[in-house]
Order: sequence, then C-alpha cells, then structure tokens
Amino acid sequence: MFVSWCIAMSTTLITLLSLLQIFSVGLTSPCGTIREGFDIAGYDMFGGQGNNTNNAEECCQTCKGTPGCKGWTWSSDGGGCYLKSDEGEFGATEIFTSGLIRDIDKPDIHCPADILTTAFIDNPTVSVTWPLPYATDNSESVQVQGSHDPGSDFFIGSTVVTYEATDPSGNMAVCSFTVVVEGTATG
Ligand SMILES: [Ca+2]
Repeated sequence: MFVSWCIAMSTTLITLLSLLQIFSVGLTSPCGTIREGFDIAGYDMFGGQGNNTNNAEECCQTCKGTPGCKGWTWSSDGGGCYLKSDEGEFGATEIFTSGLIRDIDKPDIHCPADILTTAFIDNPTVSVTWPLPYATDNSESVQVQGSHDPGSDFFIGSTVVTYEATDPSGNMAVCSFTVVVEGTATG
C-alpha cells in the first residue's frame, strides 16, 4: 500500500516538475539573453525616442508588442525604453540593461475550404483554382510556400494541398485542404 502510494506520489512530482520546466522555459525565452550593464548601439526605432517603462522586463514586453522590434535597451536612470530594429552590438554602459527578442511565435495561416469538382473519366484531369492562403506573423514578414499552385491540374481522386508559412526566425505553420475530383461519364 505504502509502496504504491510512493510510486503514485513520485509520478505526480515528476509530472509537476516537467510541467514547471516547460512553463519556465516558455516564460524566460521570449526576452532572449538579458544583459545588465550593456547598451545596444544604434538601430534606434522612432528616432531614438524611448517611452519610459518601470523595469527592463516591461521594456522587453514593449519590444515584443512592437512590429519590427528585435532588441531593446532600458535605462535604470529615468526608465527610458529604447527599441531597436536590429540585433546591434552590445556595449558596456553601466546604467543600461539590454536584450534581444527571440521570435518564438508561429505565423498564422488559413487555407481555403476543401474543393469538390468533377472531371470526365476519359479525360481525368481538371484545372482547379483557389484563393491563396492568407498568412500573418508578428514579425510582419512571412514566406508562404505551397505544394500546388492555383490552376494546377488534378486527377480524379483526392489530393491534399499543403501550404507552409515561415517567418524569418524559422517558425513554421502549416495548413491544408483537400481537392476531391469525382469522375463523371461523358455524355
Ligand atoms: Ca513569428
């Protein structure tokens, strides 16, 4: 009885620990490596106008919420938060804390609905077209690649069309739809 209780408790503990690990990785990684006592030279967004934040973490979150922001520098002297459009060099400056944002958010991509069409059995292909999937990403830059182009010929049967959306950090999202071509006899 006691042994099985011990096994049950240790299994619960392991599950909790692994959940905690996933949670903490998810919380810390978006702000990248935070370096206290460092400035990022150049690449100032908004002409170097920094809005004040209470701390470095808030400055990081501001950068995360600003399209095109890749790094940030926060001043402990006045709380100025300076957003950076690229990953500049770190330079030692006592009053600053800086970090680079890692984009861990996947793009969003939406495929059209499944398509049902027909082709004659003695001429079993048909050209099928569809609207290109719409993809967005927090980086405002996303590449979309499809397994087929609209207007491609499809044979009688089912074919899955897949689209991949990739952001500059390599995060990828996939969507797909099915083209079903039913055979009909010629008249
Ligand atoms: Ca992204």
